[in-house]
Amino acid sequence: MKLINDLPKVFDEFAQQRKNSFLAVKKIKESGKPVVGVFCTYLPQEIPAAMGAAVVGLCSTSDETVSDAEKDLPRNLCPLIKSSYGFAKTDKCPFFYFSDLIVGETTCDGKKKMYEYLGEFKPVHVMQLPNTQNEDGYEMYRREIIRFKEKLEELFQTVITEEDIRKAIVQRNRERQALKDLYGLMKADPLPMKGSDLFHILYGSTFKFDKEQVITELQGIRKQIQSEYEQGKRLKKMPRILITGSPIGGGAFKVVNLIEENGGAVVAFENCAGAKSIEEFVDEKDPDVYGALARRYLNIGCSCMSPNPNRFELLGKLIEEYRADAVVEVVLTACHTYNVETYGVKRFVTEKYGIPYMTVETDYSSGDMGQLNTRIAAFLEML
Ligand code: BJ8
Repeated sequence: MKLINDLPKVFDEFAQQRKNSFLAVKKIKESGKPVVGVFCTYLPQEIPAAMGAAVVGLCSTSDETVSDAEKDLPRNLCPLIKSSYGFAKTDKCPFFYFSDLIVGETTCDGKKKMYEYLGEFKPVHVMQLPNTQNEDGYEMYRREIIRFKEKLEELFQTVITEEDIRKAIVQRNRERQALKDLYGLMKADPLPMKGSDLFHILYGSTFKFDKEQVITELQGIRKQIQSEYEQGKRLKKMPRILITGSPIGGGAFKVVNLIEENGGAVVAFENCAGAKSIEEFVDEKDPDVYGALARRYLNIGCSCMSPNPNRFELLGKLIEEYRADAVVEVVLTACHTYNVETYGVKRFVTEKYGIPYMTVETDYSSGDMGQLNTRIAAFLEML
C-alpha cells in the first residue's frame, strides 16, 4: 500500500472535509443520484446506501444561525437543534439545500419537535425510535426500517432488494473496521497522534461519499502512523483523557482543544462520530437483514434510551482499553438526557474505575472560553 508522505496535510484535509464536500454533493445531485440528509446515529445508513444514494449529516455545529433560530424556537434549547434549524430556515447549509429527503428519528424531545417544523422547508420522514432496547423495541424498529425503505422506494421510484442491503452492510462494516483500526492506535502510550487529529479524521470521513476510497485512505493513514510510531515518532506522555457526552463537532470542539492546550491527551471519543457510532458491527450472517440492522442500531447507547446500559458498557470498555486517567463529559446546554445521565456516569467512573471525572456544559459560542480554560487547566493539574 502507498504510504502518505505528509500526515499533517492529511489531518488538515480531513478537518476541512465538511466544507470541501459542498461541491461534491452538488455534483452528486447533478448526476441524478438521490441525496438523503440525516441527523442521527440511529439512522441505518445501509438502507439509502443500498439504492446508491449519498447520505449527508445535517447536524449543524456552529452558532452562525442560532439567532435566526431563536426568532422561532425557545432560547433555552440545545445549540445543535437551534443551529440545525437555523441553517435550514436561512437556507445556508448546502447539504440541507441539496437533500431530496430529510430523515429524523424520535430521539430527544427538542429534536423530534424540530422535525415537525423542518417539514415546512423540505420533505421529511421521521422514524419512530423506541426508547428501550428490548424485544418489543427491536421488533418495532425493524418495522420502522422497512417503512423507511418503502418510503425511499416510493419517493425515488426504485426497488431496494435485500441483496443490495446486504452488500451495503458488508461495505459499512469494512468502513467501521477501518475506523476502529485507526482509533485503536490510541491504545498506545505514549500516543502516536493528537486526539484532535483523530477526531477530524473520524468526523471528516463521514463527509466522503466514495466509501471504497475512504476505506483505502483510512487503511493508508493507519499504516503510515503505525510505521512512523515504530520509527520513534510519538507524542510525549500526558494524562490520558476519554471524552463522552453529547456530540462535540464544531463549536463544542473547543473543549478538546483546551484539554490539549493544557497538556492533556485525548485518547478516545465515546460520543457520536466516535466509538458510539462505530464500535458495533451489523451481523452479516443474520438471514434477516432488517432484524440485523434493527439490533445493531437500536443497541446504540444514547442517553435518549431508558435505561441506557449499553452506554456504560462501552464507556467501561473504552476506559480499560485506552487506559484513561480521567473522563471529561461534554454536555451541550439544555441537553437534558445527557445532563441527567451525568450523575450516573460520574458515579460509574469514580466508583467503579476510581478515576477523576468532570462535566463541562457548553454551547457553540466562544463566550465561556476563559472559564472553561481555567476549569480544564485545574482539572488536568490535579491528575
Ligand atoms: S444517537 S447523541 S446523534 S440523538 S445534544 S439534539 S440529544 S438535546 S444529538 Fe444525538 Fe442521535 Fe443520540 Fe447521537 Fe438532543 Fe442532546 Fe441536543 Fe442531541
